[in-house]
Amino acid sequence: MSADPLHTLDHAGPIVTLQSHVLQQQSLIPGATGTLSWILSSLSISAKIIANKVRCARLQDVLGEAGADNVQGEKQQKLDVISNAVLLRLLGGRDGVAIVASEENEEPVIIRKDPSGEGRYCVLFDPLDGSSNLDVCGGVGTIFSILRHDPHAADAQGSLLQPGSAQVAAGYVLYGSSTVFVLTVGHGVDMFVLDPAVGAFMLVERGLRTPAASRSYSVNEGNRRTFPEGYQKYLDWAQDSGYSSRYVGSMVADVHRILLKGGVFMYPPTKKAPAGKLRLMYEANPMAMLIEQAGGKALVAPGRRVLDVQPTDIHERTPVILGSSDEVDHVAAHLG
Ligand code: AHM
Ligand code: MG
Repeated sequence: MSADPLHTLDHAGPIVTLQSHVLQQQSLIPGATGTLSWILSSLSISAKIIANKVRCARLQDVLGEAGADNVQGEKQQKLDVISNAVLLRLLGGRDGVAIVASEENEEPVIIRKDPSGEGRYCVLFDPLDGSSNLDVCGGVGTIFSILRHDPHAADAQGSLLQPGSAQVAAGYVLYGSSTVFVLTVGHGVDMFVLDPAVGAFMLVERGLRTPAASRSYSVNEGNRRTFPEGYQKYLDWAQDSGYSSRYVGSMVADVHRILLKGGVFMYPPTKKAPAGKLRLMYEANPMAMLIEQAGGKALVAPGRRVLDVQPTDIHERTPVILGSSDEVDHVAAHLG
């Protein structure tokens, strides 16, 4: 019998929502209090609100520049501002959140200050990554990273500045042809798709693995002449070896493709951005955790994992090479 193409999930077996999946996982952890589950639920509600706004672009007045620059000196889009406000309001309402830090806010926002705040978390996020793609209906996304809060730290920075290896959860939401929520809590990577008729994220793949090899690279080749020499040699080698080039210019969309199909994503140092363009704490770290949990690799340079970098500033930038393990090795071999 052929599957009904209009049915929400056309395979047999239990229907699992993001919420029930998180609760199931929580029940496996001895002593878990449910705090993290509440935070993940606020991220899922934020994702649905933002997805709805993104889908209404050009119908509602949500496109275009908001008229201000963010902390990086970049033009804020109206939807950056809206998405940031949604996340701040939702996360701010959760007891378990001590501090949030966003690409759109220069300083971390302290939500709860009491020193007895044991068992609370810090949430870092890029509310709408790749927002310059909005005007052309391109894929954009929300990226998040969750760390344990240190209530004894001298200040917010002291609690936040932890290496990516300390993340307890990380993920992204891709607002593309469908809305996809990809999550790790350190036990593999699970993928959910928003069923708009039901209003819930449905589990579509558990324990996602990125292919070990795939002859494809993803980089802004317009900057090629200003890449360090090793990257240019790698690109010569990849092109001589018949590799394909795929680049959306929206990290969530590019990394999502690599997670599912394999390949390597790079944002090297350039003349314009000598330390790399991408932000360590809320772009590179969560993507690195996801990719490693899916069996891939994520480096800042040969032999240096993204997740091992000790941050010194919440908005610091880093070069990134991530994706299929064999493909990351090929890049690293050319960087010497
Ligand atoms: P943003 O956080 O200001 O949206 O910038 C990050 C984006 C990433 O999504 C993407 O990988 C990169 O910038 C693209 O940069 P470029 O246009 O230089 O290739
Ligand atoms: Mg970004």
